Amino acid sequence: MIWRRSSETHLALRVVTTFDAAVVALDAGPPPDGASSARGPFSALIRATLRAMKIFGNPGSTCTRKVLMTAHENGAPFEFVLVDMAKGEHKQPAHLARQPFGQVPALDDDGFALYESRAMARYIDGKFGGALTPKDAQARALMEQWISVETSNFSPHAMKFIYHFVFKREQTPDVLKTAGDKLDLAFRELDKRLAKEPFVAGPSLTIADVCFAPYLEYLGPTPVAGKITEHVHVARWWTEISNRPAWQKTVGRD
Ligand SMILES: N[C@@H](CCC(=O)N[C@@H](CS)C(=O)NCC(=O)O)C(=O)O
Repeated sequence: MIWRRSSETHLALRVVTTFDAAVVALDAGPPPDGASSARGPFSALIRATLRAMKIFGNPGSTCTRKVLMTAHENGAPFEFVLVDMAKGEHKQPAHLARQPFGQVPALDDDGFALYESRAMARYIDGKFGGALTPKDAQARALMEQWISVETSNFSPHAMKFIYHFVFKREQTPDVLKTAGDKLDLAFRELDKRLAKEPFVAGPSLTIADVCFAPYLEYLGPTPVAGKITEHVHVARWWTEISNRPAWQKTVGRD
């Protein structure tokens, strides 16, 4: 992965993971007969950089993290372009051209533009091997069901606690009470499901599990953490997801 700022003027802040492997592979091969220095290591880096899929986002954003984890799980080569939300870059014309609602993340894959984190996760998984999408129709339907549960019945309520306790955007006691009650139901249903299967759609990690991860991470320092630990199957599932190398990379703990 390459990092650069969305201003396009500060290049290549950090180079890590599978993108390195692509560049190393390019550089390792002998130049073709008669090739000039234009096939040297530096030009290989430039060529690979220009081709790489770009993910525009913010490393702290929950929606960006869904996309980053999907890319890491698939070993997808990509360039991460920082959209500095503290500077309001997500509301500037350059980013609005990519994401008309002024949100992160967004993606540009060699001219193919996409926004909406769950759509991006599905696209990346589909393009780079589909490791996170079950082939079986029923398992795939369950994955979709749990992505919808995350979208409608989990993350909106989790975000109330995350706003209040992590980002210090105060919520009223009534709002937190309602959100807590909704989360109780979601955790009960998750726990029932995870008592039967290792992951929400079945035996292996899917995009649905990935979509829950950013919220579970941020709930850590909130009172909702107790709800995670008291649901033993949810706790086991979260331990498993959060220890995956792809998640560790996503949150910068690798
Ligand atoms: N449905 C969108 C939601 C994106 C979203 O809410 N992103 C947040 C960061 S996690 C954001 O950009 N917030 C700034 C804003 O809404 O102004 C997606 O899944 O991509």
